[in-house]
Amino acid sequence: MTFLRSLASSKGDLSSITAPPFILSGTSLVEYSKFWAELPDLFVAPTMILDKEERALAVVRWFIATLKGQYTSRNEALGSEKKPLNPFLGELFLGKWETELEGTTILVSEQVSHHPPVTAYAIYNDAYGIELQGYNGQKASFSTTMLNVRQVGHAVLYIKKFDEYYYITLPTLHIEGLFYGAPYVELEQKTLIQSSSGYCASIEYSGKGYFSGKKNTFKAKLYAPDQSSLLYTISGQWSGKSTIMTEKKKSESVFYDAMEHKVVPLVVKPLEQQAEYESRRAWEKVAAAVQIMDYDTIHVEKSKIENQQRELRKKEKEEGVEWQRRYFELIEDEGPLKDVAELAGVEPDEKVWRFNREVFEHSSDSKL
Ligand code: CLR
Repeated sequence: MTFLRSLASSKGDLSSITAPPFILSGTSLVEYSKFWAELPDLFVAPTMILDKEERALAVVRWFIATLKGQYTSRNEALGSEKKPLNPFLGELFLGKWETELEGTTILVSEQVSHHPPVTAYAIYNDAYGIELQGYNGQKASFSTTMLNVRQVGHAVLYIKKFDEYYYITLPTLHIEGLFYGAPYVELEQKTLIQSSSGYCASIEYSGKGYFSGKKNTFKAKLYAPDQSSLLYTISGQWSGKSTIMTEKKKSESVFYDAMEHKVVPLVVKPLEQQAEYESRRAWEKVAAAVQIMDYDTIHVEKSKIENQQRELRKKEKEEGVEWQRRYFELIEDEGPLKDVAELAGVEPDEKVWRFNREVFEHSSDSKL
């Protein structure tokens, strides 16, 4: 009950929630960017497809495939959704996927704002010429038994060979099962994937009982440029199986089956080789205390980090300087991104976080 009350009074800021120890996780939210590319084969697949329509479909497939990791992996690994650690400003999470066919895919994730929390990330594979950039924050509200979370920000996929962008909006979600102390995520509303080629997908989500009796369901529609015609309808469970229907032939076939794909874990440097601002190294002691549910140590170690941060902010204020983000910068959105957002009918953000690859590659952090 205390927990539910703390949720009710959290006023939109998820980091201020005091969760009971069994719901705490030793993983920082800055790590969650990795869920975008744990299936490297699907991530690079669109780069090999010459037909625009088929390519847009491959992007939708990759996107649908990422949802299981993004939204159910804590339940699967830990038994329920957990409250992640609240990243500090400048916290970094770096890693790479090395796979035989796809080669190296790199992840750079950075906490670019603490209040409100915002994480920015870049994921790229040069062998295939594909890059995903994005940033996100969350706005929470509480209603009777549910925690509702709206995501702020977006992701942009870029395919070099075709000079093609895909603007991806993020779904709204809610947390169920709070009353039973076993929280889990369900998605709602929709995601738009708008390509600069004109193709556009709209993915609608729902839980048990709306489209079907199953949880984690979705219905996606892929449209031709200018929404001139509906090409495909895909439906099923994003955490399980889905089927695709071709409008022309009215034939149905398997679109994606999550059971048939194994995630490739990200490779992160050993703790002793990490910089002190890298997530796992910075939170090492907290994470260890979370493991054994040592509440006092969790508190002591968290406070150390928080106080250090407070000191840094105080010093910056005194010196009249602002914290320098490591590898991302907030810039005016004027380029192709704005055009794609407009194509999608989405109000583009005035300023967006963009990855500065050159700065990253000249730093020691790029030695992964
Ligand atoms: C972060 C960005 C990722 C997708 C994603 C998945 C799960 C979300 C997480 C985001 C934000 C934080 C989140 C989490 C599920 C539970 C957790 C909303 C959107 C909150 C802070 C936990 C609250 C405490 C509990 C009641 C469990 O790409």
